Amino acid sequence: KLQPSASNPNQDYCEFLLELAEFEKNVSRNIYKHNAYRKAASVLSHHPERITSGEQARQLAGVGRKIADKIDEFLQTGHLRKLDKIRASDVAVATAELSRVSGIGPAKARQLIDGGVRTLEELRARPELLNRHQTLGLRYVTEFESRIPRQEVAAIERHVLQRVAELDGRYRATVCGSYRRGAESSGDVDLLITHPDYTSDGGAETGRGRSAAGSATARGRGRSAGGRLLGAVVDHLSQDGFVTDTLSQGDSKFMGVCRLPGDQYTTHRRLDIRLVPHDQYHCAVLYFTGSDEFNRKSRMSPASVERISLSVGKGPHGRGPRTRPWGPLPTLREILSTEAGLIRDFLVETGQV
Ligand code: DCP
Ligand code: MG
Ligand code: MN
Repeated sequence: KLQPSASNPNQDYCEFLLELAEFEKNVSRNIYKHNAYRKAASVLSHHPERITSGEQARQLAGVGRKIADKIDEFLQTGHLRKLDKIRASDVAVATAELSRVSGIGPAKARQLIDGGVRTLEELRARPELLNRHQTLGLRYVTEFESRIPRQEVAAIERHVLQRVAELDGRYRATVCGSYRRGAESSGDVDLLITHPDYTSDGGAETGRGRSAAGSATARGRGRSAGGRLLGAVVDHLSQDGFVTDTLSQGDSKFMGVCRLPGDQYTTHRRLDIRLVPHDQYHCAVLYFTGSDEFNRKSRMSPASVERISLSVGKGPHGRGPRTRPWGPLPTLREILSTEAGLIRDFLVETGQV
């Protein structure tokens, strides 16, 4: 039986051979190599004296040249490059697995792996290791991974715009993100809201003309004017059960979970709500419509108009095409022609010009 113990003078070899054996079985799925490593470990574990070279090990039945070389490498360097690589790729696999959970990034994944947690199943057994956001991320992991069809985002849009209008008709709300770019499906719903009582010059902080929605609410108490305006919307959207959970909430940003009432749409969806100052609303709409890549390129240089048109159909580094459900990047000129009218209407409507 393979039981390297303190009385086994070749225990260190047995340990790395068994680790290699596990890798061959579980990852490479090479049962011959698996058996070869186990056989060698077994033979070494029964050898009563310390083996001090690969050559010496080769004299034993079941130890071939490759394993002998590994014993030499281990004796000379204290570790095995093959095993270092395997361990590193194990960490990469576990990091990718754990990062499926909303709220778990590379640092948290690393911390969990160091604590012996490598799979979502193992994570479910250790709820004390997760904060609120991560706990909900784990609960909804498969639901959040499924794309939201455009038709469902449209239904969410109708629901939210109606609920917000009925709370306070002075709110303005737009669903941005991939949906506003015309994507056939979205990863989440990005709702942008504003209110005339909240402006960038701090007018809201004076409390002048505060709206009904801006008064203290369960979520809004002790918050800034912005926090109260956002809190009132979140409260209202929670009242009918549409907003089911909060991942995080600040004065200007809510990250949470929603599900439309009724039984047509049953999957829990990620919902982001951002409140922006009234006078910055249309710039914010542009920003939150993205894409993130478009935003990066827009900020590059005065020549960005040309660069964006040149890079249409190319990946982020100009290396070959990248699939984009919403088609090629628009040029700044194209963006301007569709946004300018909306911005002008907004300025006129709100008496800013
Ligand atoms: N954004 C950005 N830079 C980032 C992240 C986001 O400029 N690093 C902006 C542009 C995005 C918008 O915010 O379009 C919304 O972010 P999402 O992460 O929700 O991305 P999308 O809505 O574009 O795609 P998805 O369908 O995956 O949600
Ligand atoms: Mg989005
Ligand atoms: Mn988002």
